[in-house]
Amino acid sequence: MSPNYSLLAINQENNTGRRVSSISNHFMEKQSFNISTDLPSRIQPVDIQEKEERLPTRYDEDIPIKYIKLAVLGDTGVGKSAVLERFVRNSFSSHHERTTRKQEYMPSLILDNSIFELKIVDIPVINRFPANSEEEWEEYRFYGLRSAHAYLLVFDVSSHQSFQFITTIRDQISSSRDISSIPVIVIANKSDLVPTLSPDQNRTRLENANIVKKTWKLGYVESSAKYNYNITYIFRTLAQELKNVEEHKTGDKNSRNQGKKCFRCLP
Ligand SMILES: Nc1nc2c(ncn2[C@@H]2O[C@H](COP(=O)(O)OP(=O)(O)OP(=O)(O)O)[C@@H](O)[C@H]2O)c(=O)[nH]1
Ligand SMILES: [Mg+2]
Repeated sequence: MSPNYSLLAINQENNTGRRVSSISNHFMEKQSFNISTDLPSRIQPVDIQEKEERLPTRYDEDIPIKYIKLAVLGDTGVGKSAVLERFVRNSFSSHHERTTRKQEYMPSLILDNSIFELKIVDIPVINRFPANSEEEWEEYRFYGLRSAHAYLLVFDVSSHQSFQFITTIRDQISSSRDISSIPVIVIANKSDLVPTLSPDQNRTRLENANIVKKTWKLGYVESSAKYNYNITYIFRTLAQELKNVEEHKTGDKNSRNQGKKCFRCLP
């Protein structure tokens, strides 16, 4: 049986939580995911009980940590906060409480021999992606929208209107930033509602998926925060895209992606 490697460390709740900076802390988290089974040999699974009694030590100093700012965008009620809560805390609430101020999550991702420390911002709905820094300063100060290294665009699989919302946001991002070099993943959330869709709605769902994959050439994941379906897959896809961009930038000759056509990599 493959070992369970914890992929995330939760660390912030209204600035009162602890900030985890060591990889060994990842293994202290009770919640584990089977995402990467081929971690470098230096990273060994640690017995959780044993680890909790000792001070954490960092024995992976030579693995560089990349700090990534991730913005989560989408219409109200599509499940942005639910996806993050499910990923970070493995919890779900059926109550819709609108996000009215910026909330930050700081999980970490490990994929192969890469470590990404994420700072995820969950913010109140934005009506328009700021076209320049003046606009950002005036309307969305401190959200870090234009400086984000990656984006998750979330829509509700049962609402075409919410897909149109992210269509507009994607257009706005791509007209003011070089979207081809930024990982952007589209999340069709509430996939547990698919069986309740009418044939017309289902056709629209498949058409939307095709637009994302073939026209926009972006990652597309159907997920359910409610049933924890594909939630970790979203972040695995993100980590892979971040790695692709990184490897392309540094021209890593040993990369598994070397020689492969990568539509999301830097030119
Ligand atoms: N059926 C189902 N409901 C979901 C799912 N994810 C979220 N919800 C529900 O959708 C509602 C809105 O979820 P939120 O996570 O608050 O949505 P949000 O996008 O953060 O909304 P705002 O903060 O207003 O922008 C809540 O009632 C959730 O319980 C899902 O995967 N399936
Ligand atoms: Mg929210």
